[in-house]
Amino acid sequence: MERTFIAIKPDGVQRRLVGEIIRRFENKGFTLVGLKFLKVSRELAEAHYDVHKEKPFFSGLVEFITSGPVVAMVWEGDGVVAAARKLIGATNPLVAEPGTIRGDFGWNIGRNLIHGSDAIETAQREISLWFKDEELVHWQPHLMPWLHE
Ligand code: IDP
Ligand code: MG
Repeated sequence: MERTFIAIKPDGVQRRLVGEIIRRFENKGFTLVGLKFLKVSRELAEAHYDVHKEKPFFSGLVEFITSGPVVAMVWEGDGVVAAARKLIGATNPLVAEPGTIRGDFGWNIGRNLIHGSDAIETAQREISLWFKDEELVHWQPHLMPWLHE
């Protein structure tokens, strides 16, 4: 089953949006299989954003993601990687559509509240970076017949 990595960044936590964001993923029907609340180390932040290491905003990004607690999650479901990106909205919250998380709650690109993997391979890399295998929970969602034929 397809999985994606989602992180509520320190601005999302500070702004008390943890419940709202989790609710949106639950309402959509995806299954939560991993969840932790942590202060991110510089090492993890730099590994996570390795693809952006040459960008001018890289050091600010690492500084910000390590500045406060983050909610790290793994969500599961058919098509979850692309669908999560749709729920999240465009990188720049000013451009993100209303109805998306960034479109509804964000304003500035450096405070865009949430991270979501951009492809299936990226998701696999990010999940293994943030979670050990035994931290992911296999369980039977009893709602499934009402969500998926
Ligand atoms: P994404 O989070 O929508 O996948 P990416 O292009 O992967 O966007 O960028 C990673 C993160 O880096 C963004 O979520 C945002 O927090 C930050 N970022 C991207 N572009 C800029 C920028 O031009 N200025 C400041 N921060 C940026
Ligand atoms: Mg990205």
